[in-house]
Amino acid sequence: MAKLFRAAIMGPPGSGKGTISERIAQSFGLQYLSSGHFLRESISANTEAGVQVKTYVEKGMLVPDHVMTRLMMPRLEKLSGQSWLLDGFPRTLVQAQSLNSLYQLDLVISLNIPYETLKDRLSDRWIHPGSGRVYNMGFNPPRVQGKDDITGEPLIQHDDDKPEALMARLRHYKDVAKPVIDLYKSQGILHSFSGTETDRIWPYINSLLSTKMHAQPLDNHQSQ
Ligand code: G5P
Repeated sequence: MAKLFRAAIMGPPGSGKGTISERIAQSFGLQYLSSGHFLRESISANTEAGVQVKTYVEKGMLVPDHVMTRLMMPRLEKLSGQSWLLDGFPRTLVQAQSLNSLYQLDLVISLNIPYETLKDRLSDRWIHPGSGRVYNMGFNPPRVQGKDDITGEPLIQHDDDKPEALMARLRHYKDVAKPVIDLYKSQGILHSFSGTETDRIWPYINSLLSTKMHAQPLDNHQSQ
């Protein structure tokens, strides 16, 4: 039986983590867990965690580490026999250390995208709240303006994509990502990709994943 493969993708808001994660999940059959999606789901469902995190997400501030860890770990536990890809978690050194204490990552992808590109993308981004499907009015517009392709329901813009929240998110990212990036670099599992277009970065990530996943040694006891 093939060894489990565990990966994470990091990058500032709007860097294409979600878009690339979906491509990876589709091409390589990994389970895909997005911290932002779980947070928005909890907020929409008005759960206790949702109420707790709403203000942070709306303001583009990081949710406290203990709340994030409590949100993500049970979901990872449910995937104990499966390969997975994390999008947006870990975001801080404390989160990375909590994850490290339970799981050994095989690969971390870090996206470096220029600020101007990020700003343009996010101000053009629309979401279908029910499914989390993401559209960009230039890059991947919906077939009908303002409507989800599958359900025809209205698209919305996140409060955290509006300019004030966006600036705060970009500033925060830089500060907190550095020690996380340094940690994964020191473990020899960090792979960075730079560019302004996801379609140009994707072939490199695709090729890296093909090599790494096929290079995974065979293992007949699956451990966490
Ligand atoms: P999220 O949901 O993790 P962010 O802020 O990290 O959110 P976001 O905004 O979801 O990241 P992304 O996933 O990196 O962006 O990028 P994306 O959605 O794929 O692409 C962005 C847009 O650009 C889309 O419209 C896409 O279609 C378009 N696009 C992609 N590629 C191209 C291209 O090549 N060209 C063009 N023109 N367009 C393109 O986190 C949300 C909040 O939750 C909290 C925080 O408050 C955070 O702000 N949070 C956490 N807090 C603490 N710890 C954690 N671990 C947390 N995780 C989430």
